Amino acid sequence: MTSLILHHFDASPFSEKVRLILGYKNLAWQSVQVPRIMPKPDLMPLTGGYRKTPVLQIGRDIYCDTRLIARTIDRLAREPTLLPPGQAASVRALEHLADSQLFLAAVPVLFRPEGRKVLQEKLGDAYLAKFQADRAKLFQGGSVARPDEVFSRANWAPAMADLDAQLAESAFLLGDAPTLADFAVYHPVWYVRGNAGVAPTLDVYPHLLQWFARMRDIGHGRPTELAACEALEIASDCQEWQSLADTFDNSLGLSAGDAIVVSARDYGVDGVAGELVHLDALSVVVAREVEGVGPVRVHFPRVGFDIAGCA
Ligand SMILES: N[C@@H](CCC(=O)N[C@@H](CS)C(=O)NCC(=O)O)C(=O)O
Repeated sequence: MTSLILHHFDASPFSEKVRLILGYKNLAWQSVQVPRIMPKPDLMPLTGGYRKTPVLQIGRDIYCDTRLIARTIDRLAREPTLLPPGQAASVRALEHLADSQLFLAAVPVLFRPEGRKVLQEKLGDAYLAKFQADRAKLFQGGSVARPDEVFSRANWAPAMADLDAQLAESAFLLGDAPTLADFAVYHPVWYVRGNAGVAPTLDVYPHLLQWFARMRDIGHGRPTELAACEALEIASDCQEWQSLADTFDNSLGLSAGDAIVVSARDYGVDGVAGELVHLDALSVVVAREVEGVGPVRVHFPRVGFDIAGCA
């Protein structure tokens, strides 16, 4: 398999979802650290404007959003599966819960006084202020409001209680083995558990914590460090494309070669413009030319993204 390059930063919860999946599949991968806030001068040429973390690179193919990254890794390394037969919709529902509620609810938990104190000690006041200003911009123009403590109060504890109750009945969310649902739900819990100020708030959920330990022990597989400039070189040296699904979705009135702009709907909505290469039920692929690298293909999931240019 062509090498998997993950552009990520250590403290990123969505990156932790992917790192753990790479561990579950026992894969070797290359790790490129990206800045936690804008600008990201070595990554943006590859994505063409998409700024969220993480991004998976395989040669000249760039995969955005963990919903597609997870399914791509699962397609390339089939065992153990993340999507057992008959569970696709349940997995997607739990992944949606993690994306649209748990992650957003976790962020203000970290900014409660005990959590903020730890962040201040780790990052310093000046960087923390920059981080918050960057995240305020991240939420501009999207369909989702920047989460606040009211959102957290309404969503975090009720979800943790339900998860704890469900995990009292089985080792993993949907049975005896982890599925993509576990990796999706894990990362917001990891975010809160990783901050010593607010970590103890989870002590009241024993089953959740036992599951958390089982998930954590999966580890990150076999990463090796790679410099961002080396990742760009790998893209420009690459002679092949990743395979695409055979089916093309004609229902949007779009054809290969059409000029389109793809953007996330929730937050981080900067569009990526290019030529449509492929469209199916799960993904949309855009071709772009990158100075010094040549052509790249940027892949997005259909879920959560808008495709402008639709007839
Ligand atoms: N739906 C996206 C969400 C990714 C996301 O929100 N990641 C956070 C970091 S954990 C982010 O992009 N923050 C802003 C940034 O890194 O620039 C996914 O599944 O990949």
